[in-house]
Amino acid sequence: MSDQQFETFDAIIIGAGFAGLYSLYKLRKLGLNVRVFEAGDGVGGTWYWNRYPGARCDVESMEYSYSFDPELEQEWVWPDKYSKQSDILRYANHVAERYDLLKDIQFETRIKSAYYDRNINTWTIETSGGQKATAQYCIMAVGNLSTPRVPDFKGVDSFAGDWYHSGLWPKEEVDFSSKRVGIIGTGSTAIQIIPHVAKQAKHLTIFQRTANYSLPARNGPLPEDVRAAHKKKYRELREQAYFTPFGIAGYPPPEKAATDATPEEREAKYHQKWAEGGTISYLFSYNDLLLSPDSNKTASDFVRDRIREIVHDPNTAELLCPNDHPIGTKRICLDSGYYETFNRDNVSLVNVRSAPIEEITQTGLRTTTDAFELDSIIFATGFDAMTGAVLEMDVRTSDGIDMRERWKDGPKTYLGIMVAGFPNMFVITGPGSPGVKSQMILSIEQHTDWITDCIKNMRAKGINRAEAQPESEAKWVEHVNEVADSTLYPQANSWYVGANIPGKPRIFMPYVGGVEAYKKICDEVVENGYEGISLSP
Ligand code: NA7
Repeated sequence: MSDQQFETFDAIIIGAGFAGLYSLYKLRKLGLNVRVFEAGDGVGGTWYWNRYPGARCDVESMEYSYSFDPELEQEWVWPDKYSKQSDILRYANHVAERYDLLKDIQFETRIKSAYYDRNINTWTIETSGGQKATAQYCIMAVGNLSTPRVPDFKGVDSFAGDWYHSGLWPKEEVDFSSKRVGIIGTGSTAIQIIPHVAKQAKHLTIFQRTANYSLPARNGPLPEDVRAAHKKKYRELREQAYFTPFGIAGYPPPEKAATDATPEEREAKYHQKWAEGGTISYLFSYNDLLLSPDSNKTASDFVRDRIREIVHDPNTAELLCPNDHPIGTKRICLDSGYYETFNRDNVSLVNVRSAPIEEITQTGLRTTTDAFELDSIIFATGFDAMTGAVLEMDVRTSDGIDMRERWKDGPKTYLGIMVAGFPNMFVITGPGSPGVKSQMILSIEQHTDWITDCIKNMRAKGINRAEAQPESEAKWVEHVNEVADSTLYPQANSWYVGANIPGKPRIFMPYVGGVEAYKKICDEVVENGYEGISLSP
């Protein structure tokens, strides 16, 4: 191997999404020589890959952005209340250019393996093209929803039409006009795609296994006065966001329980929230919606009633009513005209819970009871969430520790950031972190600041190795589970528990104790001299 193929850095970052970009920015500020490796040919991560029609963020634009540079947040103009994918990608590109990040990112490079050698305290990564690079620190900025998954349907390769996975959408616009389109899945992604494709396609058939709750986004252009008012208080709001459960300012946590309200009061409140739009607003109707089954039922029933009101055909409406999980225990979807779409003549809903898909055929697909002729199929079937991207790589150490083996019964981390046995490796918003249950960019910044402070501290004190202690990791995993078990979250078969991947261990992965509690714990770990982490020269 030539020297040119074997470059040496202080830190290697895997992924150039929002986490990778900010990590590069921060580590470079520490004076580290950093290289980012990214599989795509551009920055943006999730927002690079998920270009499907209708792709939008379900967190408001003024919140869903970096906070590290007040000038950036003042100058950038978000056109809509909830940003569309192309605007978020434009923002990611702007950030990459503005802070001169591109020169340290190697695109179109997928990492195949990462190997830590304890004797030389070095990580070596190998790309799928056989290129190797080494560094003392390895930052996994690989994303939580970055391993798209097409179920193991028989016959996918035999399909004569075009098929797409929502998370690997082509850059060119796809024209579905005059096509008979089938979409598999009714998660957040499908719920965004369906109204758009229905307007184009000759016919759209939606294959639904599980109905989901969706709330109206009430999206629209962001009025200038709203934008200006937010910008005026931006610093204060960013600070406030850290003292909230989801890392989003402007929604004071409710004080009242649903069971303490009269039915009339509840009905009025839910109507007001429905009219307002947004998921946090709705979940914050009462303080016990994710804790008490009875309270939750009042909020779930209200949405089911709205579905029955919107959808004209009673059988379709009933099929669209979620009945297997309490509202909020799976990610609530946010839509613009989803339920209304089922009133169109060119749209039909098929229950693939009662009659599952058996195979993809040359001309469409076949369930256990019917055959469907299709020109295009969209797989909106989700991701191997939270662990998929890490486990896709062969991550191991000279001590013989293998990540796939360590996580075979479910992921184990300390704070969602470090993994015992893997020194100097940091995961951004990994399992055990509140990441996916928060305003993601806020969590990314909080994790990255914590990681860079840790590295800064190490360098100042001549410490070369930081390693999570197995006991502290075990305690953190226990805590994550305890917190989840005190809520209704584990009741749903969601990607939070890996339920969408056959054979994946059923473990509740995100930390649902809230951003405020989590940040406090992270800060205390630092105050106590990086408690739970072995630091060695
Ligand atoms: P999700 O939320 O995991 O949804 C995937 C959908 O695909 C869901 O409706 C699944 O039904 C369905 N699915 C998966 N496998 C099958 C098979 N074999 N047959 C029929 N239907 C199937 O992914 P999304 O991309 O929508 O959203 C992911 C996150 O991105 C979202 O939470 C936001 O945070 C952004 P199931 O529910 O498993 O019965």
